[in-house]
Parts: sequence; C-alpha cells; structure tokens
Amino acid sequence: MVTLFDDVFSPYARKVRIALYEKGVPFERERALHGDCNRTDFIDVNPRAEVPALVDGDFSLYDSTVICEYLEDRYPEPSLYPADPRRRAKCRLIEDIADTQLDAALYAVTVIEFGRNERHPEIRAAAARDVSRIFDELEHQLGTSDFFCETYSLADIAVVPHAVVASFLGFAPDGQRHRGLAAWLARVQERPAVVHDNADVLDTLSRLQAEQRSAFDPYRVQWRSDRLEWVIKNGFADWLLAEMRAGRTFFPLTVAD
Ligand SMILES: N[C@@H](CCC(=O)N[C@@H](CS)C(=O)NCC(=O)O)C(=O)O
Repeated sequence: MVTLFDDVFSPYARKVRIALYEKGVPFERERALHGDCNRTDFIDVNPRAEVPALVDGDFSLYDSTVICEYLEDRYPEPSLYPADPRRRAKCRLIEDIADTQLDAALYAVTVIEFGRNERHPEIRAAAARDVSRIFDELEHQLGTSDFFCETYSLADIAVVPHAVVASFLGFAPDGQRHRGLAAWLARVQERPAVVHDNADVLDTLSRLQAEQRSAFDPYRVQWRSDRLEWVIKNGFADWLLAEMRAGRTFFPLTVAD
C-alpha cells in the first residue's frame, strides 16, 4: 500500500492526491500538518519536512512533480501526461507555472488574510496584479481547447488547486478577460477526482471552523524559494524582515539542523 505524507490544504499534496484518485491507486494518508513547521518525524522520508512525500514499500520520495512522474511510470493507466513530446513538455511547463509562479503569488496574501484575518492592501494589490498576469498566460496556453494539453492531463491537475485558492481569495478568473480559463475551471471541477478532493478540503475547513481551530498556524510560516522571491521582488522585503524579527518565519530543515 502506498502511503502519502499529506496535508489536506497543500496544493502540492492536492496535486498528488488527485493524480492518485484519477489512477485509482489506493493509498493511506499520514497527516503531516502544514504549519507545524520543522517537524522531524518524517525527515527520513523528506529531509525538507515538506508535504507531499510518498512511501511505496521500501521506496520513498518527495516533491510533488517527482512523485507524479513516478506514479505515471509505476501506474501508467490512465495516463496523465500527453504522449506527444511537445504536448508533454507543455504539460510540464504549465505544471511549473502553477507550482512556482501561481503558488508564490498567492502565498503571502493567504497567510495574512485567510490565516491571520488581517489586511495588507499593498500585498493584496500586488497579488491581484500577478495572478491576473499569470491567468493571461494560462488563457493564452489554453487557447480554444477544453484542457491545457487538448486532453485532461497533469497540467490541469496542477493548476486547479491554486485556481480554487485564487477564487477563494477573490482573484477568480475574470469572466471577460479570462473567459476560457473561467470555463476551464468549472469544467475541471466536474472531474470526480477533483470533486472528491474539493469536498475533502471544504469538509475539513468547515470542521475546523466549527471547532474554532485554524487550518494552519499563521504565525509559524514556512518560507522557501519562489515564495521568498515573490515577496522580495514585489517590494515587501521590509515586511518579511519584520516577520523574521518577530520569529514568525521558518525555513525547510537543513542537514545542520
Ligand atoms: N516543491 C515541493 C513544495 C512542497 C511544499 O512547499 N509544501 C509545503 C506545503 S504547501 C510544506 O510542506 N511546508 C511545510 C510547512 O508549512 O510546515 C513540492 O512540489 O512538493
């Protein structure tokens, strides 16, 4: 049985779960809580202590992109990558746009607004601009197709969790400017695998709200790579420094830790 080190809200874990559901691979979930930073209880599976990480018998690996490629090789049917080399490359490119750019544009505003119930109008405005720019690019990549690579693929699976978060934060694809993308988002959310995972996210959110618990600790925030780049290049280095001085920032574990 495959074990997934998981967090219900992580867009990267969502990507892997949706791929597993699409492929009909049964799996166990080990909850490795997002926001409970610098855990050491699964560093044997992922030395960065990030979700998702996957254990398949005596084999383990991490990083959602690597995991999804492994799942494709291990469980080839149904295929989630196009066979044509150019479409396959395009699939990986769109996955990369979702994982690096879209995620980074949404991260700080998620922490501030959803996590802390606070407002930072400049960060919101920068996120709105950047999400709109990325949606322009995705609209262009989609063209007149139903899915990014003609048929449903990992590209669609990678974008949908971030697009759902964007909509939740008030950055939904614009019905005029991003007409194709708005229709794509509705279409992809009809896939049973996506319906199933969306329900899981919403049910967990409702349960946490009823218990007056938050989805993650917004004052113990894990920062890395593209998320840091986004904050700094958009002019919020001082904000980040204040966060660091307040002891609210954490980074993936290093060997020395
Ligand atoms: N490149 C990694 C990124 C994974 C990642 O950033 N995971 C976040 C959750 S979205 C995490 O586990 N952070 C640790 C924490 O918040 O404690 C992937 O694609 O799997």
